[in-house]
Amino acid sequence: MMRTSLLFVSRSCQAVHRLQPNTFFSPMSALSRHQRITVLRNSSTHSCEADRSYYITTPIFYVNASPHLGHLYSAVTADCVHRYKLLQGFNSKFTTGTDEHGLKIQQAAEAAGKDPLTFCTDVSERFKHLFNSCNISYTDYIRTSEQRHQQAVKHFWSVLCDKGLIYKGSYEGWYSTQDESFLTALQVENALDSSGKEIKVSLESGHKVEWMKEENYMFRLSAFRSQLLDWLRGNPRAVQPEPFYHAVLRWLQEDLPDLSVSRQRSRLQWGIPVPGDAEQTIYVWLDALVNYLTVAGYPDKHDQWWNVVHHVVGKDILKFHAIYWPAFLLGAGLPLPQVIYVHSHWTVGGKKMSKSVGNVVDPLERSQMFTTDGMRYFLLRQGVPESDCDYTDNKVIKLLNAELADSLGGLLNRCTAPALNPAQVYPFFCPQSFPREQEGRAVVEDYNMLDAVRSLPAVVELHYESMHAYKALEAIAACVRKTNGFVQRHAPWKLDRRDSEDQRWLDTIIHVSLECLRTYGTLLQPIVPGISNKLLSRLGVRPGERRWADVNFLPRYQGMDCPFEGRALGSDCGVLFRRLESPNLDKQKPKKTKTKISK
Ligand code: ME8
Repeated sequence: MMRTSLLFVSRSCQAVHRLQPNTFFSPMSALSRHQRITVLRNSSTHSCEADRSYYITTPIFYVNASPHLGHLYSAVTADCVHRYKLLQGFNSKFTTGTDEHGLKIQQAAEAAGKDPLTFCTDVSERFKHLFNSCNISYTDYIRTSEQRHQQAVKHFWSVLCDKGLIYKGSYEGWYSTQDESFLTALQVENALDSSGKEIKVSLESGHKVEWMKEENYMFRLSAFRSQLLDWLRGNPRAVQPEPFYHAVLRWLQEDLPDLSVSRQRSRLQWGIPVPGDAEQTIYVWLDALVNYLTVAGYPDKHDQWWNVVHHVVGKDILKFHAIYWPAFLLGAGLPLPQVIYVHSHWTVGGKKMSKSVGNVVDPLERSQMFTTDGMRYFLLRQGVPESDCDYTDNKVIKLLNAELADSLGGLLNRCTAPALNPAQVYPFFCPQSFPREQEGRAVVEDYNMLDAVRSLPAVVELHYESMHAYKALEAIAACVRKTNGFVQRHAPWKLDRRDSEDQRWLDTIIHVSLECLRTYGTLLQPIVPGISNKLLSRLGVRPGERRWADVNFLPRYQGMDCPFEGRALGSDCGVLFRRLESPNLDKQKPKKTKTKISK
């Protein structure tokens, strides 16, 4: 099926098809040369058994407050890729969890009047509950307060120490407890606090910083600048999307002082003690970053996963992941991450959604209002990794009503309605009605639609691979519109069923439409697993027929058998996605409900 043909052109150029009657149309031809190379490179790894492991992580989240929509976005982004890799037959590991040590958490527990572990357990459970409710299919959930993690961190520290990369020094400089980050004089600015008092804040996050002077252990970060530059220059896709890669290169041109990697125990008790020095606690970022190794099985047997690790992070923590973390790994003699995928922020009223600003959107509440799949779809359809995105409920309602309820749900409803399909079977395709040459009843737009849907899996694959789900969804939504246009154009409900030719054409229209829907349902599984399951079940597609390799769109058009032809449809489980109501929106533009699947 994936045989590529340089002779493939769109259906509007009929001459080529006449000259090459047996040429399959090729999904690859819809892609640019660069895109084709990427897809081929990725598909070539599919055939190599040794390369079939994949490991993806989210940041581990601070437990100083409840999860918000931004946290869910990171988790959904990683979950989408994990599910996609599973569909492709990979053995995929996907981890998330909570970051529980450090001054910020110690202070939050104190303020709540709870002992730190009880406090952390409570909030960590809230993250877990959110992720479980939103179908985040993590394979491991790590908490940094766990024993397995403490052992991994201590081991990692000892390796760095043994290599002479950690020394005792005196740190003097700015520290932001909110960001758990050390800052140079150039990274802070003057500001006024709420009472009008002059304070210093981080230029990047705006969080308050304090001057600190302590005896600490220091890591020889400055020694790694050229190795980090070599790594990045040799791996231009190590940090994606590209603007973030360039940001890291720019940071590496700036001052790169050694990094303080411990705090005095007298100030910070809630953390892992430095091995061999009970007076010092390991810096929370070193502790937290090692979580990715802990889950991989470090220090005993981590190679299988560590060689294929991919990180998803927000842009706020890029420096920690693209500079500190690779430097620690280089120091410990471990491979560097394959890719660090960076995404931008959700804002509300133009300000980054964050606990400290107080403009957070509760993801659990919203997924109850708009459904879990609805929220997953919205976040991945609207979230653009390269730029911040402002959240409003109205945007959610408009998007989900248009694309899930009306467009996709409407298409399924029309094509499975007993009025058009009284036998409730996957109807037969008639090659004479829709011949490869344009001689039947199909028109140029129909052939164009077939080309678009045929190339869709390769397009979607490319975008899933580069963590641009929004582009994949844009392409799917465009195809759904084309299929709706196809049905509308040929109005199968107007055909005369007593006429055998009309009946064959009607069956063919429905067959083609169901093949489109089967393709969309299969490709959408990583984004909206519940809706996809409902859609595929309604079409009678069995669980073992939903892998990426099963898509094989419209085999009958190429003279091959279609396993679904003549098969009973699944039972009607009602609307695919119920239209969401908003008093404001409905007042502006009343709409009739289209998505009810007729009985
Ligand atoms: O930084 N929009 O934890 P954290 C999108 N524990 N994503 C957002 C977001 C927003 N408005 N706000 C947060 C930490 N995020 C450390 C990480 S990893 C070894 C340690 C997401 O609770 C985004 O992924 O502050 C961001 O990087 C992360 O949550 C920060 O979560």
